[in-house]
Amino acid sequence: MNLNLKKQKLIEVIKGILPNDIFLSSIEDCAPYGGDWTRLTGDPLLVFLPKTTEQVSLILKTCNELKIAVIPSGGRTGLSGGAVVINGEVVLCLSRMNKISSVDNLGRTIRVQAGAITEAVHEAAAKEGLLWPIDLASKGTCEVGGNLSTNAGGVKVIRYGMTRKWVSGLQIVLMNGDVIELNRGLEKNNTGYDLIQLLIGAEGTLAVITEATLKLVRLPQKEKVLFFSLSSLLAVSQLFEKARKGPFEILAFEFFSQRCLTAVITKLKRSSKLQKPSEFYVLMEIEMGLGTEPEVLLESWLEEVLAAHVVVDGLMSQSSAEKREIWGLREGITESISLTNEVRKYDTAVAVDKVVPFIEEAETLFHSMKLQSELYLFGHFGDGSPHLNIVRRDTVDHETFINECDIFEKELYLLLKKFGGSASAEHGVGLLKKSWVELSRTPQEMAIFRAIKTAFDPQHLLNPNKVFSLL
Ligand code: 2HG
Ligand code: ZN
Repeated sequence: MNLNLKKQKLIEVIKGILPNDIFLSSIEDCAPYGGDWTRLTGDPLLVFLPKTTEQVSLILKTCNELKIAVIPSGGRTGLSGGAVVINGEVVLCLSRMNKISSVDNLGRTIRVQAGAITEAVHEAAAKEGLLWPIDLASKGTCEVGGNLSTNAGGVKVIRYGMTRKWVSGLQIVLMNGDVIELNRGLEKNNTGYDLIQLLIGAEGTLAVITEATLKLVRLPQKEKVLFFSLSSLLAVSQLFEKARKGPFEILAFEFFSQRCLTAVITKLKRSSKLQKPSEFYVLMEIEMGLGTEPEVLLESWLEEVLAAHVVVDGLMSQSSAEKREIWGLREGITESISLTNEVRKYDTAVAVDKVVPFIEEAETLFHSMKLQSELYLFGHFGDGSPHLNIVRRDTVDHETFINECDIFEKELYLLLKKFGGSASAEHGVGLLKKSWVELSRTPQEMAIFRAIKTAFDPQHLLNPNKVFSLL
């Protein structure tokens, strides 16, 4: 069946079983749902905006029967193309399913629908002094369903771990329309395979997540944000070593290069209060100890760091406004880079003790290839998760840029393999990193991947051609 016939048939069937206001059919109305933050985009066959799990079930069952492919979607803030339409698929957008139930204080959980905005979940939990600790620059736009599907990381992984640690129940809908409750919020359940963990990070290729029971933790009490300038990556690493032994809990340890800071300052009109700029910057958020005189202990730790000349300059937040200001410099990097020019992103991971040699080799590689583009370095130093962004210069045309990036990418992947690392620390594989999956997994692993996919979705209709290929 060609795409137009498929569309007509689907509309005909759907009109008989679902209200008219849950789908969009014109090309113009559907267009905004075809892409994500990668700027890749395609035209959806149709866009569904269901309000209930029953409607999701009916939509999937119908598409399964008509053999129509479906892409689950949420806030579409993804950076790997996981929610991008590539071949006239239907988009199933969960954004209208955004209910957040009240906090269960005894179980320390909160039940939410997949379309709940991450920041709205934070706000609901904070009313009870609690936190769902998934903290991303896109938290005001991204949705819980997307966080779960990509096993999102963010800026607090060093303290709390990835999304998969903070879930104790999932409601999912299979492609055939079956609705399943997984784990029912149990903290302990050792009866066979852990299907929740299989679904988290599956990028919508196995089933559609409609609801989740999220685990909460108490809100940190006495946080401080420290901001440092440093002359080298080695110094960043030395500071991290000292921080690991500091009289506090590290909540975030983020680094970025001078080039990133300049982009934020110029493109987003922000400013840095550090008197002495340098090559690199570290934003460190800490929770001070609850014992006696934590401030005194922190002061003496800071004095030690300054006396050892590990940092060039440093300051500590004195108010919540100042905390937000410093965080704004880190969280504004992605936006300011995208305002600069075309960009290719690498979301790498290596063991924490390999971050410095890995970045140094990657930089050497980049410069030795005499690429005409610019390299922006930043990310989650404390998690072993640096981001490398390559940005086109105005003097380079689009084709040359793409060619250069493709050549660099092959070498970078080989370097990552040498370091035992990963090409997707936290953004997922989506469309953009499929070749890496084949490079880094054994044939046996790929066979298991394919068998799992087929067990959940025998006709291969759910988010097809994403994460890995079936052949
Ligand atoms: C971040 O750490 C995000 O800010 C985005 O993961 C990274 O833009 C990027 O490459
Ligand atoms: Zn990141």
